[in-house]
Amino acid sequence: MDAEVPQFPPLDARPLQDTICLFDVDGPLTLPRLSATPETLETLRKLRQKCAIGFVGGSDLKKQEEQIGKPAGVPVTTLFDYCFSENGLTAYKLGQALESTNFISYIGEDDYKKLVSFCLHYIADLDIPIKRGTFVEFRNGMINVSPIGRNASTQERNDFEAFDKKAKVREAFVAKLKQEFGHLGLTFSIGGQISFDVFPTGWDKTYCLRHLESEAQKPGGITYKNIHFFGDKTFEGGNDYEIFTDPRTIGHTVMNPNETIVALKELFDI
Ligand code: M1P
Repeated sequence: MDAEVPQFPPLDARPLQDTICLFDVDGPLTLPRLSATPETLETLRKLRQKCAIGFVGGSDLKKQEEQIGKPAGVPVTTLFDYCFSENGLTAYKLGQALESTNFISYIGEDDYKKLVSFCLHYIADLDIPIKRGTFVEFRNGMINVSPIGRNASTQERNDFEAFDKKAKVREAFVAKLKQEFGHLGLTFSIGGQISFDVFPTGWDKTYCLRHLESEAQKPGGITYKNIHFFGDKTFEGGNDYEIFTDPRTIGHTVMNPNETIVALKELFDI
């Protein structure tokens, strides 16, 4: 990280001060699991002169650091006004951490142990072309479960995604988990290529809107009247669906960074 930390007008001095643009990461800002391009970073920089910007991703902050902070050469928390990792369970405003809660305190150690043990047994018995490592990733606000394992390479990810379109390994796994753990009030969301997320119902991407609402109540806080959300999995069952259809947001479907750039140019003349 050696580039200069970017400077921006204060939030209440931007031309569109009651507008915020929130971006899902994989798809709208980067190709899956890859890095943001200079063109995307430059578009975000221009947009941030006009209104507030934030990301809301399912992954943890470490991944967004790799995908967006690293290519920019500065911490990702300096590139956005709001950073919402794990759907907002880890949240930053202007580089400062906001208060949040976590998955373990919701579910409790005993049920958590049962859930993880069940997943690991289930994966052990799966007959799929390859398995790598890190089958359950523990995050602040969720767990991420991957039959092939999160250590898979990009090529292995692509292969598994294609395989799973037919084999529906994740769909069957989720159906079984719903049967076994349905009483815990959990949502199982297939959002990416090789895994699914498990989190308390309601802790989907709309969770981040709670932070915007509570920040608005603080002295000098801003109420965003226009909350634009840009996502790719905006269809029912996709992990952007809830925030995309939420009455508090204006939803945009964009499948890749180029589509995002085109949409931003049209909407904000940047
Ligand atoms: O952002 C979408 C998903 O991206 C990753 O999924 P996968 O590794 O399966 O491609 C994960 O970080 C997941 O949590 C996230 O929802």
